[in-house]
Amino acid sequence: MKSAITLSQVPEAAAGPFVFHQPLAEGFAAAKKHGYDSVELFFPGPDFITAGEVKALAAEHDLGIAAVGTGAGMVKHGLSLTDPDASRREAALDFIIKMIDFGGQLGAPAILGSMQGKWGGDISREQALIWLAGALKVAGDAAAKHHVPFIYEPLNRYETNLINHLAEGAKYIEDHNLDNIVLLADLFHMNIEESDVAQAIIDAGRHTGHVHFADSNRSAMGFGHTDAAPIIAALKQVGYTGYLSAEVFPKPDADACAAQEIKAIRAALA
Ligand code: LER
Ligand code: MN
Repeated sequence: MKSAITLSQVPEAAAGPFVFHQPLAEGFAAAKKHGYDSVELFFPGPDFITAGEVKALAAEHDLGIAAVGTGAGMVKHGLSLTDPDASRREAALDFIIKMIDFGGQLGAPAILGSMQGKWGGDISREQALIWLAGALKVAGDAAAKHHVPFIYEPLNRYETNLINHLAEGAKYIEDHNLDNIVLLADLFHMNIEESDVAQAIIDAGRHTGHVHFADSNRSAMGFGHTDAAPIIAALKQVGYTGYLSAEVFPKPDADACAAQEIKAIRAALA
């Protein structure tokens, strides 16, 4: 397993669970200074910066790109894959495909979190899940062209009412033959929803493809009450070799957070 830390360039997400928010070159330098293997990028959109510029920063600091988020499509533009309006669903998928192509040039998968949306009003859960599966199929195929998966993230109940549990996500992937979709195990969401986080990872088996390594309170691991040891054991048991990524609040400040998180990742993997 490898370490990653989040760099955000989205002003609307200034209060979100991202560690470094300063200009990108400084964020890369900070990630390297703290000893991370890679960065996870949260950008306003696919045209924020060229893939070439990001590649140059990654090479300069000897950092990998773990993943790119798509959440700006929701926080900046209010786009979701389960919007009742077909033209808004289309715009959401278009945004996501462009982010997949951007990440793909960096060899990095894109993540679907908040842009999955919610069901309600005139839209049944069944209908929303059909739309979501259709979009995931298209996104998975687009990602496959770059030889990366597309990452789907079950969220806690306060952020979506579609899929809140990892095992539900695994079954959904299998039922819809979503071959190039992997699951994101965000330990903060799982702390809220799962009765046993480690067992949920075991139950989801080979489907976990990315991990947001957050403590129970969404601070750096070690600043809350999650026991990371059985979770790491579960990830090893299912053969997970991907990233443990610091999508956490920069508390008490970004540097102290980054230092605590890398310490926790190293201790967990020792
Ligand atoms: C994104 O990775 C996430 O975990 C969500 O809570 C953002 O809305
Ligand atoms: Mn997350």
